Amino acid sequence: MSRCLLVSNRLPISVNVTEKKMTINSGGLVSAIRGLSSEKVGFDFEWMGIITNQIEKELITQMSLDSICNMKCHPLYVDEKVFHDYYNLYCNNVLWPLFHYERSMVRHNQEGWKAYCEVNKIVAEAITEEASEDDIIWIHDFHFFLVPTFIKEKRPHLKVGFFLHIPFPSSEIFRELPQRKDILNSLLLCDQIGFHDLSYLNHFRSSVQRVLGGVQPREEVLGVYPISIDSELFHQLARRNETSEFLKTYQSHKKKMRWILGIDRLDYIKGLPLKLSSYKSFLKKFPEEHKKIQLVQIIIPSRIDVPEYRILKEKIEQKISSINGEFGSPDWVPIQYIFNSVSEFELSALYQLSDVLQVSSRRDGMNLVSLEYVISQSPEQPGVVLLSEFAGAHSTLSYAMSINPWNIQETAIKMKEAIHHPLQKRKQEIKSMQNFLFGYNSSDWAKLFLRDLLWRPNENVKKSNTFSNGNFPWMEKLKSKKVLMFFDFDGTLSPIASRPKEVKTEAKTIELLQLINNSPNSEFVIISGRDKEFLEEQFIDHDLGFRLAACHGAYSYSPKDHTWVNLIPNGPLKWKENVIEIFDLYTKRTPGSFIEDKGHAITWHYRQSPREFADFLATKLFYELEEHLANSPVQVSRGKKIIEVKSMNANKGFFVQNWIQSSHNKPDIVLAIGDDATDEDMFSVLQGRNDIESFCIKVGKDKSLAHFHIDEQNQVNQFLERVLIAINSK
Ligand code: GDG
Repeated sequence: MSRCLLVSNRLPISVNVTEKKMTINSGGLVSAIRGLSSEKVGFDFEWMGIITNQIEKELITQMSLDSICNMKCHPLYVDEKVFHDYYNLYCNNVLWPLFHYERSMVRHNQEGWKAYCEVNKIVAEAITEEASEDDIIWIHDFHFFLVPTFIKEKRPHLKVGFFLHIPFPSSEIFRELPQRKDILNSLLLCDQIGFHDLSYLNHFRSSVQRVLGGVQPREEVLGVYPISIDSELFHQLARRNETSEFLKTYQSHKKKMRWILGIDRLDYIKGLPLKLSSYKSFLKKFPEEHKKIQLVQIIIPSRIDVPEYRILKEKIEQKISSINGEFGSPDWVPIQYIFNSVSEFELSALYQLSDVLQVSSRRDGMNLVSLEYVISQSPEQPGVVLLSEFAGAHSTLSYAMSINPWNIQETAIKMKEAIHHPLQKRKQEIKSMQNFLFGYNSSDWAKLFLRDLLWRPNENVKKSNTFSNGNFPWMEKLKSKKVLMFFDFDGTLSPIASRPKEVKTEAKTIELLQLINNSPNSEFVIISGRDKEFLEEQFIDHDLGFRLAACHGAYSYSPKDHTWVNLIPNGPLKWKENVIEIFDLYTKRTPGSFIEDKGHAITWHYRQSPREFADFLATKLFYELEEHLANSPVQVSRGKKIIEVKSMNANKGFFVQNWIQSSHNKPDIVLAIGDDATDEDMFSVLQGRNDIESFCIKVGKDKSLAHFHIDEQNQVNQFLERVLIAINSK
């Protein structure tokens, strides 16, 4: 198994030097990465992080192999003073506030930057010493923006990925940073850069363009990978005996009271004063709710030695006591406040017992607490998530009730709505969000990122495999051979059109196809995802005499017999109802999208919908369908602005396989050409056969199983011309 070196500021474990006891650190990054399993993701993970105590370093090195987090840990020693300047003066006083839009909190300083460079260099050196050629490096978060520079100076070929756990701010904010160029230039050296949200990626791109004077980041290295949680683990946690103990105790205190829960680290980004103001407004507006509701606010101590955080704590505590003083009574405390960490069992019990979770972050990279809350809800009595629209999780949790935490009055009204949200709706909404989280957990997050990091075609090979000079080296071979060809239609023989029904094939293409069709020794089939009626209109009505396959090969047309043959036995398509129900939910939310029923396949089209929003929902829909249909005889695929569910047998791969198998006259060479995900099935079948020489060609620059590329659809006619010449030359 390949090794992936994870690099983050802190290791996931701390050691109590006197007691020699190891504990797992809490926090967003640790929660996500703890859930990764080597088997699920396909890498041997080892973790590198900073330690400022030599004894602790020794202890971790000794204990590391069987550590609680199941990953080997490499502690990197940094002198305490240098660490202090790097962490407090630069990470926490400059980067953290600036990246969270808290400009008034930024304290620019030179010592911090100096230490930041020094620590980044130490970390990079440790990585270059440890890593072998085949290892990949995955750097986490804003603490190590410069590590890519220092690694690539020494080891330019090491694969380096970077994931940012906090927002990337608008270029208007970012460009204020004195060290902006060093940071951007370093990130641009990475082989993959990941963000939680599309808006962060867009901000990064525009910052590069503005700050580095028109430099364009390579699009293929930028990606959006919203982090997730170990959903299964949280689900199980809710059922553990230790959790039940807490549930029992709290239930007896809670009785009929409704709980609004808050779990936030002590930080100004979490918007705690805003949350308290909205709760106060709620209590003022709705006296009928008094004594029926409690805000249970847990604040996890953090950076308490920093004056700004101490001041924040005092402000929060003053607000809490003033609200309790103003509205409370001997038999009711409006806010239950805890300033402490809680165990994971207690956390799970609190999630389960609370009627509403409120997240009021002013800015938050993602916010895992909201995801954990969703997954911990029972299907019978689920709660509601009130979620700040400034948290990255807002794009993931599509059914959360969104709030603008700055709008105190409106948030107060939303709190009332959340408490009384009808049970039926809560059930549907939580179910849909849980399905999403079960289908996309922290291992999937890592897998997607690492797959993109690893999958980078070798540029040199790619060049000789593209049709840029109007030729492929193997085309010579076609002469005097029996050639069988499979041509996809949309995006291959004809350009993608925004209204699928209005597509017309160019006269030149038709002419070339006719000439190929009349050439001896060659045969082709146009194989499309379209239905029979459409292909009839395009080809049969004009009497072109082409062999056709509709609905991804579910139906085949022979010009000799003038008939369509159904290649898939007709059976009840039970899964269709289920799919249409889900598609409907997404169609409702996505203007311009529509559903097309093709018989053996159903397609959701979103070409005319708002681009970013629809792309995002499509990703969720895809995972939701995969989850829902895991046991159905169907295949879910994502094409160009479409999501399609088709009967397992309606598959271009099966069609190609069957065609070759049943042909009396076996071809010497097979060509397959297509532009989208469904064509990958043909490529995969052909490349798996050793008995026939085949050439698979992808139209477009996207990743593909095909070894050859035609970059643009408008080059396909030129390709057909070359094929025509090759098959007719003696
Ligand atoms: C950064 C970004 C992004 C907290 N208190 C306790 C406890 N926790 C666990 C929670 C959750 C995690 O810590 C907090 O995660 P968040 O995502 O809410 O926040 P940050 O620590 O600020 O993380 C953030 C994250 O990175 C990941 O990319 O989402 O936006 O700021 O998992 O459960 N766990 C236990 N007791 C506690 O008292 N057991």
